[in-house]
Amino acid sequence: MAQRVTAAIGLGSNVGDPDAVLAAAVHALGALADVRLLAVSRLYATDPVGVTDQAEFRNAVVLLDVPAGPDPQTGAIALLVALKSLERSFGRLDRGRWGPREIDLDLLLFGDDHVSVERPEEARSADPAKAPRPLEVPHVLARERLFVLVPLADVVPDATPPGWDETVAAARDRVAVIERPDAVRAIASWDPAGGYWRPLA
Ligand code: PH2
Ligand code: MG
Ligand code: MG
Repeated sequence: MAQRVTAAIGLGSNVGDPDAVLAAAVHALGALADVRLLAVSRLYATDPVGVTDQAEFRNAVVLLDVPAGPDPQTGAIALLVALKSLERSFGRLDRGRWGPREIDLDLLLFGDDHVSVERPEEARSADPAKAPRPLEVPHVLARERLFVLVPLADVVPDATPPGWDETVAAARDRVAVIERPDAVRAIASWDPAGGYWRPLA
């Protein structure tokens, strides 16, 4: 049997109908070729980070079972290309770093592998003003962002990602003290039968 890896994907949206966009994205990720949906975090309403003068975000994290590829670099790039293609199919426009977005699909973790590799052409921004950055996995900012750590801790609380000296849950608790405690608010959980978010009671 071909080797498999568990990848964690961060989902974000703050344009249009973000709840519906993230639900559609969960379906689209699970429908990728040779990919299986393993887990979906709760859905969070989150204060915008970086550029703060923009609409509230919705964020979530999914775990996917994906092909490992011949090596982690190749496997991670294949997944990244699929994520970028999904972003385009959801009508994402290039609006600059940290600005509003229809959908953002970030590769957070690729198994226990550390990956640092140049992005292929099809996985770069169409905006020539944006310098191409290498793909870094684990995602470099994941450790500092509560809107990533809280949903990630829903699905892999006890994982210690490569290069980290703490678990995901410990990182979440550390950053929660720094950011406003209500900056990330759980509003719904994934209902696999209905294939949509079920508001928390
Ligand atoms: N994404 C960003 C910048 N700021 N803020 C929140 N709350 N959620 C995001 O997904 C987000 C953000 C760039 O990717
Ligand atoms: Mg992002
Ligand atoms: Mg992104």
